[in-house]
Amino acid sequence: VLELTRRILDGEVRATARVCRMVDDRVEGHREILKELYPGTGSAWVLGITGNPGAGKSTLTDRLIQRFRLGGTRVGVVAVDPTSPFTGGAILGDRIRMQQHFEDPEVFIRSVATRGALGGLSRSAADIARVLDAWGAGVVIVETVGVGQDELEVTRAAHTTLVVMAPGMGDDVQAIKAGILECADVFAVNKADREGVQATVRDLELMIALGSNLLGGASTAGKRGHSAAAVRVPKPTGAQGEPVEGPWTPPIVECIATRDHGTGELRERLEAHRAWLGGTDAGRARRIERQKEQMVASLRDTLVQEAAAELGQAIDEAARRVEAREIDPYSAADELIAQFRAR
Ligand SMILES: Nc1nc2c(ncn2[C@@H]2O[C@H](COP(=O)(O)OP(=O)(O)OP(=O)(O)O)[C@@H](O)[C@H]2O)c(=O)[nH]1
Ligand SMILES: [Mg+2]
Repeated sequence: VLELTRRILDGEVRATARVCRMVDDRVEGHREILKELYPGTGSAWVLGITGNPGAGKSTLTDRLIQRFRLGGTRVGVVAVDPTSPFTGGAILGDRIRMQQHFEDPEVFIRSVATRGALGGLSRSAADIARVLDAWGAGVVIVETVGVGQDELEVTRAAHTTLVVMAPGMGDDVQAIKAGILECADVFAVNKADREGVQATVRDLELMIALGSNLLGGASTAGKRGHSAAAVRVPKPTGAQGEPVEGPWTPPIVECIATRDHGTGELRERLEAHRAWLGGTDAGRARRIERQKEQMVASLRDTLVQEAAAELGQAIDEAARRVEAREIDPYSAADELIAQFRAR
């Protein structure tokens, strides 16, 4: 194990690929490796990219990789595809529009498929991001498909989350779950060469304004007036300068990924969020909050798995009894928990 760890920390691609596979397959002993690698992690910026299928996430990812590479940054990419649990990377490789980077030894692209287990996807993605961090990536981009619960979980492992939208794809604001606002740090409205961009931007602005009122997260919420429709989200400032204290308001960047338009500004906004995370009290509090969420999620997965393994048949039996109305579901759950605790 030590040998593999050393090779990854030395930046060896083959060892990194092997450990990524071990982590994704959850093979015996992978946690030991992760523990060993951990001290060598912490320098990568983990950038989550999510949004509806076809919005342009991969094209944008490709553009961002290009910009990071121009700056000499080593880049890791974790492509998460919950929709194809059986194909693994095969089909995915086709779908990722990053072919030009496959030849670059400073870019490591790895796909993750669901392994069925509850929370397995987000855990694997987070762990693989750590491996790539240890390998020496300055940025790890985690791209997910869709905006469902799984994807939101995945973004919790990211420092900065980019939500990609495109006009006229039915992913207008009404269709977006409330959860997205909680996880979005920057919005990209891609395909700005298409009809309806302004409408999508306006909808988003409204949602952000309403959301900061509803969530009560932004201390400035009260100052924004009563009529949400009249509220304009201020154009973000400080992209180059010092991070501004106080809550973060997600900026909206219009872009055309295929023509590389707006992607420079997009990168600046993302970097501004990174600066906010590291340079403000609110940002640091946010990081701790994220750590806690991950901790709770991991605890929940472990407990559920252990309980299911331990109780096994007892769960089936309880379900049968509840269905036959021999016992109420609350008492049945109490009994199961008592049995688990007593083991
Ligand atoms: N017109 C236009 N088309 C774009 C733009 N960006 C991406 N596309 C096209 O939209 C299609 C989907 O782009 P992808 O980058 O694969 O989108 P994705 O969000 O990664 O898709 P999934 O991974 O399948 O969820 C491709 O045919 C792109 O060429 C854009 O700015 N304008
Ligand atoms: Mg894609």
